[in-house]
Amino acid sequence: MHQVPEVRRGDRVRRTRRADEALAAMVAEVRAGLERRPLPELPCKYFYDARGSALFDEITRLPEYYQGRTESAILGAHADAIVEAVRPFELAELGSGAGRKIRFFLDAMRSRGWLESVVLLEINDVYLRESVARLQADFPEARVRGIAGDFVSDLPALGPGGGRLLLFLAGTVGNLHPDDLSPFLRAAASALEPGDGFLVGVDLVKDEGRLHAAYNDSAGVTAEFNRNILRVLNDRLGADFDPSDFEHHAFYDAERQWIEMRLRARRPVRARVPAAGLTVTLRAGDEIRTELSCKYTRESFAARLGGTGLVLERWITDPERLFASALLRRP
Ligand code: SAH
Ligand code: AVI
Repeated sequence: MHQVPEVRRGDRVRRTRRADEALAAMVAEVRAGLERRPLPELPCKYFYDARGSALFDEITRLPEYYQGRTESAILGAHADAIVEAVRPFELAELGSGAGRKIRFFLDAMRSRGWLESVVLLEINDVYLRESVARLQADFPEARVRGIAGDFVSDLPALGPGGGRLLLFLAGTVGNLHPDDLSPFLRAAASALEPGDGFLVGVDLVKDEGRLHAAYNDSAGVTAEFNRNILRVLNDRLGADFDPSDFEHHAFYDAERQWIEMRLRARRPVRARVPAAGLTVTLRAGDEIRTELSCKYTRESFAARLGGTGLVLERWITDPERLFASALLRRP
């Protein structure tokens, strides 16, 4: 077991909202999502409590889920060249999770004597605290800090850019609705100064069978990850969903070029969400959308860059063209 150095509360990790404000925001989002018709939905950021993040980690080790290892292979081969191109002294990462891939860049910056500071912005504050502590222990020459927040609304908490390389890995950009991508990129550009870099991991449009398998793994881990969102609602909002009332449903929508994950009621469901003053009633077969995972081509991704203040400088793919690392720059 990796020993996690102790970090005092509030030491290097800052919350963007007080706990009661975060809970009020969650209540409002969950209420709006569950009341949506014809298809109720839940924001996918609520997959990630301790159990959800551990399940995601397990997903990245599944044979069917190619994303994590494909991106790691790209970064292992290209992190040095990316660092040479951007010449950063600060590394920032959105949705940093277990905080492993960032090490390719930390090593590249350290070997050049450029590493001064690291900032992680992550919604799961437990993972964040652990990542900050580990990185601080392994890179004592850098100032490592964490921001517990939402990368959609809390980008200003990164503070002013300048000498910054911002990372957004794993294809998490695909979990934004395509209509939200350009506004998100515009907000990210505001956290950068001219010359700064933004490296975005993009999962690519590909053979439908391969995509279907990646979101319907034979071990059922993705199904557990999907149902975990209901456990999070039970824990945080006092809801009384029985996750076993729902089956995992994930399919590729070829027209929209996205994977959609849903939870389908196996039987009639009546669940209370007391914190939101809601009772959810579903008939057998009714569905709740829990995640979009959009797939892009170089063209469809580049088309979203117009007017954002960012330009596509490099598009690096693996030999099978499963995944791309897009290096965006603020010119
Ligand atoms: N970067 C890691 C983890 C990717 S999984 C990797 O490459 O493996 C996506 C991560 O983003 C999770 O750790 C999740 O907790 C975080 N996340 C999801 N939605 C978020 C949001 N809206 N704001 C901040 N973090 C978010
Ligand atoms: C974090 N994100 C990029 C993952 C994805 O593939 O969209 C989350 C995930 N959903 C199902 N499996 C993994």
